[in-house]
Amino acid sequence: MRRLGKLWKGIAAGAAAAVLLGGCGRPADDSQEKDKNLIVVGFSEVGAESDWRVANTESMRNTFVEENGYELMFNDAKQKQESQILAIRNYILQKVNYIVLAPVIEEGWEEVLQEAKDAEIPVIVVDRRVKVEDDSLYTAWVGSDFRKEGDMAVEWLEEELEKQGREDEEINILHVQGTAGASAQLGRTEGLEAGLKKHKNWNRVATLQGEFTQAKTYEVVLDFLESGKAADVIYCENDNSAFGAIQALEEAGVSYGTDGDVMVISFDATRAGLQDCLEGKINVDVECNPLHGPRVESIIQKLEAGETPEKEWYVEETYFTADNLSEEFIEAREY
Ligand code: GZL
Repeated sequence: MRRLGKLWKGIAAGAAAAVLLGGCGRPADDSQEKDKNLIVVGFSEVGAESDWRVANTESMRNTFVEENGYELMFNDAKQKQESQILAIRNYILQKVNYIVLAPVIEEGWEEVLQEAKDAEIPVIVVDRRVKVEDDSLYTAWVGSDFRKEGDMAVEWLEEELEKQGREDEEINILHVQGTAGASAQLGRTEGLEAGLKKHKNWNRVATLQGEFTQAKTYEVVLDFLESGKAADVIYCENDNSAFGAIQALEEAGVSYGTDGDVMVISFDATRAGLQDCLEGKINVDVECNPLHGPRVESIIQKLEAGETPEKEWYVEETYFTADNLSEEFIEAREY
């Protein structure tokens, strides 16, 4: 039974959370579950905005199952930070053993992570990062090096332009950003901006907000194209944005991909993105591996064994073009 720390505030907010979140959990003293001695994990997920996110959720759901000794409590925040904070307060109220947070943006977590710390519930952050003064507010983070992903995309563009003999040509780049303030947006944007600084002949003609979704990207890119503007490259910060950009390019009658006027750069390397890459619709797709379930479990197992896990766990990633893809390879991918 966990010691009750200074939880009065968290409990009041958690009670509100439990009401607002509806059936997001179980009775705190569910004796049937307790008999099974399951490790209870409360997972606050960003949403279901992209193929990547769906694969990330599936990885967590497939890992934290009863036959592995877990009970998973899950909340889809629909990309709203306030819903994630409510879900975490609910998990505190329910006295879960661990909280896993996939934060929608980096800012704004101090208060609720302090409440989890006061309740002596370890928090494991996955995928995007939290920006906090005191990093003891979370136990570990597992995810990708997003700046490195951006650098890989820029390196590919440099090599591609050299192959085409266009390394000194004016290159116009349309930048479609992901959710503003999300680590993946910040890092991938940093990579592009380092490339723009290095290459004076690269011009960012516009920065649009695609929010990592196909629908929003289609809307903003079609608007850009229909206003008569053009670009040589579209830098989309995830596959679903690339799908939206492709939809807009097709509607505007603009050729794209390996044989077209506009090169399409994407991130995530989901199965659907890699299929577009193999077919020459996307020129390069930078990998961002969402399969964090087993990684989080290994952290929890270390904690259960009384060990101190590494604070940061980076996932090794690469990038794909039609040259290093095949139907069989794509079929065999887990996401
Ligand atoms: C990246 C992740 C991003 C993906 C998008 O780790 O945070 O969020 O690139 C997803 O597909 O929406």
